Amino acid sequence: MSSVRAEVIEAPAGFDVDRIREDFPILRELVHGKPLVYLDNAATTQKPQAVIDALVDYYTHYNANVHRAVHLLSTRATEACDRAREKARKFMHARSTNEIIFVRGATQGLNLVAQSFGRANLKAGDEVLVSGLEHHSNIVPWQMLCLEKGAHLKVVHIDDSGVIPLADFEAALTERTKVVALAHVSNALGTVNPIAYMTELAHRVGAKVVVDGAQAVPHMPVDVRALDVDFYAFSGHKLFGPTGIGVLYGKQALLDAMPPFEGGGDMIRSVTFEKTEYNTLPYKFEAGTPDIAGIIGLGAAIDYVNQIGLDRIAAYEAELLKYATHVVQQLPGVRILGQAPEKASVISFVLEDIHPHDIGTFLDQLGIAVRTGHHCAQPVMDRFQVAATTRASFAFYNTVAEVDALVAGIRKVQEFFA
Ligand code: 7TS
Repeated sequence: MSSVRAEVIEAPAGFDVDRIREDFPILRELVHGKPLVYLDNAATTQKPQAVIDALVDYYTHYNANVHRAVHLLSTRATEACDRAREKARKFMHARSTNEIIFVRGATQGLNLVAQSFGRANLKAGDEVLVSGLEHHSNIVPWQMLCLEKGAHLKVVHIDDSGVIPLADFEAALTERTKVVALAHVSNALGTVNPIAYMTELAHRVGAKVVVDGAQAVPHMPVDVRALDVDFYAFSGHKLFGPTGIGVLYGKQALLDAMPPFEGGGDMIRSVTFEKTEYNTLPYKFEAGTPDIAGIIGLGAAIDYVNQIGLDRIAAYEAELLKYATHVVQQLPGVRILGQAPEKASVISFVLEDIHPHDIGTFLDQLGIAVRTGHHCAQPVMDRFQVAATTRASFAFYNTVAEVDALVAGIRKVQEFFA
């Protein structure tokens, strides 16, 4: 904690949080007559004006369906979607836009891999390895697949600090492991997994690695080629973009060999009652009219984040998290769950004898938005033998003053329930 001064943190050069906050109109809202302190970024992030403008611009000036018409508006909409796909490719450092599938969000991306790759490649006796810190959306699709195939869902559990012990992970891998499904960053604890190393270990036994990147992409640069992962999914709405849109990255050779996920328009080359020929990548996995506005909004969100720079975002948030951990930890009767050495932007805590729901409701009255509950990660709650936690999750627009407001709020909660 030595680099943390009591009141102030050091922002990276060129990072002006007050200036950045001006880009987010919602941050000027009052909640119960108090300035909004938005600390529920792991659930969804707020949208900069640039993203809102991109949506309005599309609906105002060139709303049309894509890939379907020669008219000008359709061409403009199609070109905007193509540009957004290229932005997503670059953002992920993927080789080709063929590897960027637009999906509804992380959940649909993970289900796509389970239902398409999993159904085609798993058989009875095979194993899918997941970790004890997964969000339900990286557990249930694999459980469903294993049930259908007679395969085994194997779990590598986390330790008391919320870390997956690498020796346990390595020991859990066998020649029967066909898929390893891991969060890059835990939504409930903030733990950052060493995905590159874990992928290397998984590849040694021939398993494919599927990464749930929902909580990683808003906080750190992600390079799917450097990580060498086989699949990587994330949600646009957690990356300052709209809801209803996300990205699934997959290695082209794998995607090429996989059967379609859904059938319908756009995913075909030709259809007769006898036989359908499927479209090429990425369209093979994008049946029906896509979320055109969402795609365009996601492109604008990627531009916005790039302009600040994910390295700078990561550096600022690391400082903010260090400060927040320091001050929250000092409160009496507080227990922070998840103390991994590598953490991102989440403080999950419990207060002695006060229910998280009461804490959340009380903080809301102060204008402070946090999430309480199991965070769709019930196995994590079970591991720590709690039913729920209160979770403050940060984004780059959060400030030291907001952390101080949270701490003052927690003190008030404690006084009220004392
Ligand atoms: N994976 C992780 C790690 C997540 O945190 C979430 C959403 C998802 C997958 C699912 O994303 P979706 O956009 O498809 O729903 N997490 C949370 C959360 O922590 N609070 O609300 C949603």
